[in-house]
Amino acid sequence: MKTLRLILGDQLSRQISSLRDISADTDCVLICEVWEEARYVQHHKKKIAFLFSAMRHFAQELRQAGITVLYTKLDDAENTGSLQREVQRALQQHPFERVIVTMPGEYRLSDIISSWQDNFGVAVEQREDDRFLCTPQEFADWSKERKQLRMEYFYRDMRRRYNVLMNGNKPVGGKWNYDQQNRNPAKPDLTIPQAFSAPIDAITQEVLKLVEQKFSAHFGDLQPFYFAVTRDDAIKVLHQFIQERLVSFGDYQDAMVQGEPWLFHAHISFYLNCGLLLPLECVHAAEQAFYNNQAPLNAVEGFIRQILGWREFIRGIYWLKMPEYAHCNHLNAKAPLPDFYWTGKTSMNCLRQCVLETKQNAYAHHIQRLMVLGNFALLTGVAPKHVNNWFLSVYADAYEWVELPNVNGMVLFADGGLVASKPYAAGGSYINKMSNYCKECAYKVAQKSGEHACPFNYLYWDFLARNRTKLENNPRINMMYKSYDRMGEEKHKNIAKMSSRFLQNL
Ligand code: FAD
Ligand code: DLZ
Ligand code: SF4
Repeated sequence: MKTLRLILGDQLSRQISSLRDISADTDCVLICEVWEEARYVQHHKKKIAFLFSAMRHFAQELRQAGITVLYTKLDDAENTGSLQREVQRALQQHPFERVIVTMPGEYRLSDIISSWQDNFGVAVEQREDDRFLCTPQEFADWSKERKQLRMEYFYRDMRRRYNVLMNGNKPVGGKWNYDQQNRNPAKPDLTIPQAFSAPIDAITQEVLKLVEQKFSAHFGDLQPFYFAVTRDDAIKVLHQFIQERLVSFGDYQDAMVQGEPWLFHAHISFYLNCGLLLPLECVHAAEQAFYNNQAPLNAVEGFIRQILGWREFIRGIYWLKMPEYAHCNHLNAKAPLPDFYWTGKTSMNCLRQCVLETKQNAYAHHIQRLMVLGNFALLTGVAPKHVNNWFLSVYADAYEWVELPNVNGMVLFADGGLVASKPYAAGGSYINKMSNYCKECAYKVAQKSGEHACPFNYLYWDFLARNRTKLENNPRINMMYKSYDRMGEEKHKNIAKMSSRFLQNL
């Protein structure tokens, strides 16, 4: 049956379910660069360039394998501007009898695709995205049996299911989780391996020109461009991580160092999320490194937990709770997003560094996102919709399925505790412990009051006070209310005054 197989920008894998039974004789693959996807949020320039270049390289790879590809470039004269209209155009131009597409990563698109069969009058098959290791149905079944959904228990089941780091039915080393050995601040004399930099070929060159011309108003630095845009190069990134960084991944997972955006992280989320890498190959590569004595268990287990545990758990939550999840706002946060998230213009050094690195790289590591950029938005009560818009725009690995539960669940506690058992709120001392940002800050991290006091210090207590009715019965946080109460009324007034003055000046 002559079939049109639609490949979205984050489905660039030969293993994807929509290509599984492709016939080179009868079928065509459709890949399209469209304004609607490129602009539904103001994506970082590097993210657009990365995806367009990876899409063009993937089309080239398919053609080399003898597959016919209908490829719409953004500036093609006939480009209709949306995925829906591009599919319609292909159906008008060629006698396809059906359309096959793998389930998209965002609810909004899944909703649109569900209407195509009726709208276009051809059979439309949406297939499971089996790049993931737990289907939405399996996650829903798992969640039904539980009062509370905790990543740790989900992760243990995934370890058993995929037989990863297992000794029969026991975890290797006797423990499921080695986080107690992780989370060290960086030592001053640490040698950090150089991050991967991919070569720029003619395809990427053309895309960079296009993005410079068409998206000049978008946030972010386009140059220098160093992302891998082919599977071969993405595999090199993975191997470089396994060889050079994994050994210290656990130790410095939560560390932040000024001027060192990449540290010992893997930098593979861009590739995993668009299909250039597959999760199980990353998990197996790390597991093998442990058995080869290349990396210790705390590092390997910690890394595997991120992919087999957190990544799948987060996706499970997304599909379980959408579409309502996009609108949750448990703490009733209403503030606008401060302008410095786009400009980096703030005298708070931690925030300035994290925003400027995000602008440069379309990347920040987990603790920068959670404990600096996210923490500030949480403490100051920025409305979830603004925080989500920012996180979805600025990171090259951001798609709603993964961005939204991280923001609404992990950062903002907007889901009331579905993802995180308590808000990840912290004062300046946490940032000072895990980074060297405070040394170069206009504020003094040790000061709790006065003009030069670190704003995180009073904003933290103000956040707790403002949200008392919703948080004080949380057993993981109620001790902090006891500390707050012990401070006495005078201090409470001062905290409220400093916070309100700070927020007014934002
Ligand atoms: P590493 O630290 O090396 O971890 C390895 C891999 O584990 C990552 O590549 C990623 O695939 C996976 N992983 C780790 N933590 C998470 C997590 N919490 N959720 C899902 N996967 C995880 N990740 C995204 O891929 N896209 C996003 O849009 C995104 N938005 C985030 C927003 C906020 C507010 C926070 C706190 C986290 C967000 N994350 C997101 C999770 C995490 O920060 C990134 O996956 C990670 O920083 C990517 O860098 P890395 O590849 O070097 O990861
Ligand atoms: C993010 C993105 C961008 C910037 N551009 C395109 C595009 O032009 N064509 C396309 O097929 N996909 C693009 N994407 C990725 C989609 O937005 C992604 O498939 C959905 O968000 C579902 O995850
Ligand atoms: Fe950030 Fe406060 Fe440290 Fe400045 S003193 S870098 S604002 S934590």
